[in-house]
Amino acid sequence: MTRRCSITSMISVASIAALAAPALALPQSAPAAAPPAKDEQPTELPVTLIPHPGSAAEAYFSPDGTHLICNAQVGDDETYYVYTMKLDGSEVRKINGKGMDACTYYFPDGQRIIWTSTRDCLDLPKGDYSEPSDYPKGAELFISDLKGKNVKRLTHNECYDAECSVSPDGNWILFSRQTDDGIDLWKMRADGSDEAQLTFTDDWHEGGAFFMPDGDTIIYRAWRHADSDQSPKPMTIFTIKADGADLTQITTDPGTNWAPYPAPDGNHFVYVRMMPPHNFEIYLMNIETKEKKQLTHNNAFDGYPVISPDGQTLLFSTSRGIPRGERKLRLAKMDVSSLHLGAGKNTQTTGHEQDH
Ligand SMILES: [Ca+2]
Ligand SMILES: [Ca+2]
Repeated sequence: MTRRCSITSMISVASIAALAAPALALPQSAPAAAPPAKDEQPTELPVTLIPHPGSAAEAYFSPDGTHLICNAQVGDDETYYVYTMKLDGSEVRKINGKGMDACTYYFPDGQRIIWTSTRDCLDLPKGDYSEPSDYPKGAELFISDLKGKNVKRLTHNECYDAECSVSPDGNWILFSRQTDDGIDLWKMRADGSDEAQLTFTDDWHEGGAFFMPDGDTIIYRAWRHADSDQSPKPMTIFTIKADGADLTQITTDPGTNWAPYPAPDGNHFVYVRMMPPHNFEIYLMNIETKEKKQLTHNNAFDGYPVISPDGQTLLFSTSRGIPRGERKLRLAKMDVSSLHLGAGKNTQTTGHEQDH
């Protein structure tokens, strides 16, 4: 899964590497979503499944909130490719159809997109976006227009470059790079110039980074190298400034805290917690008070959460409704307007839950 990351034993069969790599976290055999017992339910806000003729994961909103970009496998696709579509699942457009694709993102101008693909490096070993020990060395970053035309390749090397996102002003790209020294966060200008490494940690592998609304703070998740063989892999959420200063640990519990994504209010982020033995749930955390609120309540996989630019909608990937044994994910949206996550600082506590 790119944000990228894997989930094997976590979801029964899903590869846990997916957790690590936000690229494609695909549960191979997602647990069926059992209806909650009457006396144990729910505070889950209204969820709508987005109709889509295939499997889709890790989606991100367009700046105007009307479209999404994602990794999807549709029809005869042999693997996952970059697609865009309207939020209602219509106007599905394939952006790339060569190599293997992973992480994607819109530029704030709404006219350009960035995506990860092995399309130019088909002679290199194929690799696996869900397995950090086998990440595709041919994964490079590309920018194109909304039709997948005017493609410009940004990275030129034989190491894994993926997990890309764009700063609020459109000037900087964040990404993860795997070298012989491990995985670290990097940034570069939108034209691919001025590459700079942000983390220099031999014992941690960082990824899934996004700028917060202030355009200076970066939120991401990492796992310890020593935990690389663990399943599920413990993961921790951190922040760091765009100049590499102020590395700050945000989550402190020993579990899997994965896939953070900032809310427009600048004060909250959504993320995923692994709920042993096989469940994944989406949470919201106040980054200052650390207070958290569970947003999904379902035995199925719920992951890759993002918040719409207006703060009204949570978009996520889920195995809800997918027959046991089918290795697919679908997209869903939740109406989170009652949580007041839109721009303009929300210092209210969003939940009432203390640490488990
Ligand atoms: Ca590192
Ligand atoms: Ca769940």
